[in-house]
Amino acid sequence: MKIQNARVIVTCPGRNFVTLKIETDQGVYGIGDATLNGRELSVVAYLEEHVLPCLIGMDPRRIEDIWQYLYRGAYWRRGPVTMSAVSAVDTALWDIKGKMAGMPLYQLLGGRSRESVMVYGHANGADIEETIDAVGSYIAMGYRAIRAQTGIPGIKDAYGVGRGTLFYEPADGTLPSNTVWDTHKYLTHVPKLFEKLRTTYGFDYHLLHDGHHRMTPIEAAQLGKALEPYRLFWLEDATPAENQEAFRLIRQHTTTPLAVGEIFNTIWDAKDLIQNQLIDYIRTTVVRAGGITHLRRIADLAALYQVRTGSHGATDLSPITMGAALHFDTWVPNFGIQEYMRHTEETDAVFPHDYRFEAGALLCGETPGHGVDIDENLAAKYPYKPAYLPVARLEDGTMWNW
Ligand code: KDG
Ligand code: MG
Repeated sequence: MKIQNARVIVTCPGRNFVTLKIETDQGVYGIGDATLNGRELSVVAYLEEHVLPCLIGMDPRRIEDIWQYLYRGAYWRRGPVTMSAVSAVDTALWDIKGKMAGMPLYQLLGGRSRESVMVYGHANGADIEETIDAVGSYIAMGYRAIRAQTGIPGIKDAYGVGRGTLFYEPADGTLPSNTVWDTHKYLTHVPKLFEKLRTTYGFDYHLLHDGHHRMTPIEAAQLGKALEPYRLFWLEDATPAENQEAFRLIRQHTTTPLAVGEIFNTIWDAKDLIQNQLIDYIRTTVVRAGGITHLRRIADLAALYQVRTGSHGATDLSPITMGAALHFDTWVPNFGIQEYMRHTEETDAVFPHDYRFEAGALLCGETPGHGVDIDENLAAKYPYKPAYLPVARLEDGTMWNW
């Protein structure tokens, strides 16, 4: 069996998605997500110029060997562009293997460990009252876990707020838009949100919050401590993790569970965090961290230290990543939760899939492979549109982390 053809499809049904399609000489094909928000065309070039020519003629059944070939063989390892490309190849190859075996991906991984995959949705509002209402609407939709973000008085365009509640989408504009940040104002305001949420809805629902890398370790420690009475499911991306040791300081001061990893590319980004038990949830996912093959390694290491998974699932990860992640989640023994930001109807139409939402959970289907396809005719109707993520500056103009 051989890889006969491999090509990249770029489409923008409301937002950009990059998809890799690998076709075999036996008529079976597989697809993988290669979307890197705001930097999409860099992965297209990496695939088209450097990866796809090497794949032609290879045996698509040799998933592990092809992974090692792309990772070690490039000499230049890791990084979001390289690893998004490797992820797309890996996901497409697992899709092919599932189709050839006539099995859904979770069966190939070792079978079902749970009946459904608990997900969390994104509730946000311009102020606390609006966020309270938004959380209420997620509860009404059946969610059992909800991430809550609110506008902060005196801060223009705080992270996680604005432009619609169900389909919040930060990327836009042919150049990055400017937002302003002030951690002091944020730290004063956020505990009030969670106090109000618990007094309004009680403790039967899981609440989550994303700090989006804005705080220093000691500021994150202060927030974690202030939020302890409200028993969060997790505080996410409390501080940047290039220095994995930074999380030790947060950990020493608070019992609020910590999650990190949506921008990690490999197991090496998470190794110290996991081995020193500095986090509770690892948020790497299929498209960003080397596909199913590498994600499994990260999850297995995490399991040794009682760290559970909590895969990233924002709208910039295509339905292909969501479909593959759900098979992974259905199998992985140390599952924690799956993020689920809904895609728009336009996106869902371009990527027909068999997963479905039910009672606060997603259920993967039984279609062989990962269960997601691409309608290429429809995809062709939505040409690529440049769109950047915003940047953030402090009030005095200093560049900060968006
Ligand atoms: O492309 C960036 C988004 O994926 C990110 O901002 C979303 O932080 C995010 C989350 O937790 O979903
Ligand atoms: Mg996040």
